[in-house]
Amino acid sequence: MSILFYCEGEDGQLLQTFRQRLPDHVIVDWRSEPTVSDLHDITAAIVWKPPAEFFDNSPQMRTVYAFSAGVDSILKHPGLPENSTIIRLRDAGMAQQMAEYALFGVLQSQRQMGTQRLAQSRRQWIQNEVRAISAADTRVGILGAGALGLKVAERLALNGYPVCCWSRSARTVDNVKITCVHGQEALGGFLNTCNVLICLLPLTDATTGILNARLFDQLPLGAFLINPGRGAHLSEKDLLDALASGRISGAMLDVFSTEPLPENHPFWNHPAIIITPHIAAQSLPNESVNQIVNNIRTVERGDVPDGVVDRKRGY
Ligand code: NDP
Ligand code: OXD
Repeated sequence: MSILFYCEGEDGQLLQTFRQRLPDHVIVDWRSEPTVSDLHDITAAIVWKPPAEFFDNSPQMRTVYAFSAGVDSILKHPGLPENSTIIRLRDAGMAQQMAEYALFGVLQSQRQMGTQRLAQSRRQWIQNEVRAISAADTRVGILGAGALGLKVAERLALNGYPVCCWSRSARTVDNVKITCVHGQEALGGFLNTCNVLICLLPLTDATTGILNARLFDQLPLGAFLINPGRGAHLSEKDLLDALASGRISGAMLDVFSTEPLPENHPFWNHPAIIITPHIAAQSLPNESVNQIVNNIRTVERGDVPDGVVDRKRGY
């Protein structure tokens, strides 16, 4: 089988590892400018952010292995073959990192670190203005109860936070400290309880722009927002307005509508926003390669691999 390879930003090491792990396959490096005849027999691809022309001239492409958990950009790729199967990474070392990221954000909010950093920058001693808020009184809501959302929930529950997850379909979790709700009708009641809201949804037609003024208005006054989902989940203007009015007290954002975040963007200097550069959770090379190699072997045996994307649903 011939596999076409392109992962943005990789230095050649990953390609070499795939070639070592799949010696019975021809792995064609897209950057080596393969000819039309090299591309003709390609039946699969391994990709992260492939260029616009990537799928041109590979009429037999059937399976696309995404080197990512989110598949929104690949599903929007103009050249993606219509009937191809997309297989994504599930966890691949990301869930633990995401749990750490979320915990850091929740602590920022609960321990009021934003206020204290601001006071420090003004050389102000604000001991009498910082009030103790217990973990038990810091209710965390997670939009999304998937591979990442559930691991985040477990980590936060271990730290004493009451956690509730919201998903599309019903979920049951074997942990008394985590509750799960689902569906549009449960969203309002869920939001009413969240002192901290974490977005771990995939970006789909149904979730684009979900973090907007209408949603913020349903949160308790002064709630804190953590968005490591996708930039297009968030209405940036609505967040700035909600911060100005105090409806939202602060935000920690890892993903943005435009990445890299433009230099003149108002988020950069906002005192209540913490920015990280899309690093909340990075796929670990060994775990990701193992997962993709196992899935390639599974597909070749004619079995069902892990992480098949439902293209209609969008994740
Ligand atoms: P999963 O597909 O495992 O989980 C997605 C969850 O979202 C599921 O619980 C699903 O519900 C729920 N969901 C989807 N659509 C809706 C909807 N319309 N209404 C309510 N719930 C919905 O994804 P992962 O946990 O692996 O990843 C989540 C996202 O995290 C990725 O898509 C990506 O955008 C982002 N990500 C960000 C990274 C970063 O570094 N910033 C790194 C990795 C991922 P159900 O259970 O019913 O299917
Ligand atoms: C992913 C990501 O989806 O890094 O894997 O955002």
